[in-house]
Amino acid sequence: MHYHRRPSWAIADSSVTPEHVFLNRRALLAGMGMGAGLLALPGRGRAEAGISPLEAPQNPAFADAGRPATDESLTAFYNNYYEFGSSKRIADEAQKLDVTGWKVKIAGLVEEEFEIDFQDLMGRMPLEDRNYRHRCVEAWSMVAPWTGFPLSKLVELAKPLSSATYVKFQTFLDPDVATEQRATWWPWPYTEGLTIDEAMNELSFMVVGAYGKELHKQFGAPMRLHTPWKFGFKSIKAIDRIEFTDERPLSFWEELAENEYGFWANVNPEVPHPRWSQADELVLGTDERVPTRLYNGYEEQVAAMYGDLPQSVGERFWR
Ligand SMILES: Nc1nc2c(c(=O)[nH]1)N[C@H]1C(S)=C(S)[C@@H](COP(=O)(O)O)O[C@H]1N2
Ligand SMILES: [Mo]
Repeated sequence: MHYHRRPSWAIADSSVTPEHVFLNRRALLAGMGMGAGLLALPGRGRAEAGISPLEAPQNPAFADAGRPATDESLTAFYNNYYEFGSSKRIADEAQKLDVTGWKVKIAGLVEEEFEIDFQDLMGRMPLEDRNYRHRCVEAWSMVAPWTGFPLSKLVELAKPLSSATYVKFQTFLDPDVATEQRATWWPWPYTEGLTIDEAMNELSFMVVGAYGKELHKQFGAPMRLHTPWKFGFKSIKAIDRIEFTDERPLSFWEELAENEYGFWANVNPEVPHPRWSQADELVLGTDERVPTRLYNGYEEQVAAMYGDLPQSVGERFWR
């Protein structure tokens, strides 16, 4: 029997159901024997290395998230980033990703495809701070103090053709660095997608910093998406390719289990996950479960895009 000290905030592995538990026998077999590594908490010093301050004005419209920002000492060590492992404690492992000289490819239905240096892109985008509620499909939540820019600004820079109806995002692919990418049962690279309308919504945010600093590697440095009215898995990390298309992108989790992690993934307390309720959520850093709200409380900004249909996870299979 193993004993280890668990910080008070740590959520017992049994109290949330991980996104990956549907996995088939192949994955379960391969996952055996990795238990010991899960017990060690990451060394904080290493996970902090090379992080510089990043200052931007607060956007007053998103200053108050209704709850205080979740402490960095929690959020920086409780992550989902399957490229670096399927536990929550991947912070150390994620430090292996080298983001110097990072480039982002803009492709597909645009006036002209191009590749842009991340630093160059940052220089062209209007940075601001926003406090966003984040709701994982596993029924835990946090408030993240992000720095970033509206995705709509990047869409404008990309000059999509009028025929583009979706935006497809991809994470880097480098199995030498992200060892979990050697596992062939996952459909790497991690892929996500939005409709153009969703991408142009004021809430869609490209995150390049958190807690007044450059983004931690484990948060998805150098650049990740956050769509706070959708379940957390839509908020793809470490993006290096953005493609405009007229076909609905097949996202990573949808490809794995389309009835559990559908394309729309709008937060909806009334549509349970096939294996657990979505009616409430555990607020990271507290012992409290609070009621989950439609669109994670962002109804005012997004409801008009969906009409009468919130289109939550798996909904198109159950209708
Ligand atoms: N590339 C990539 N992006 C990802 C994930 C992932 O495994 N890989 N996990 C998603 C899930 S399930 C969640 S809840 C959030 C977690 O973000 P955080 O670790 O910054 O809290 O990232 C999302 N983006
Ligand atoms: Mo998640």
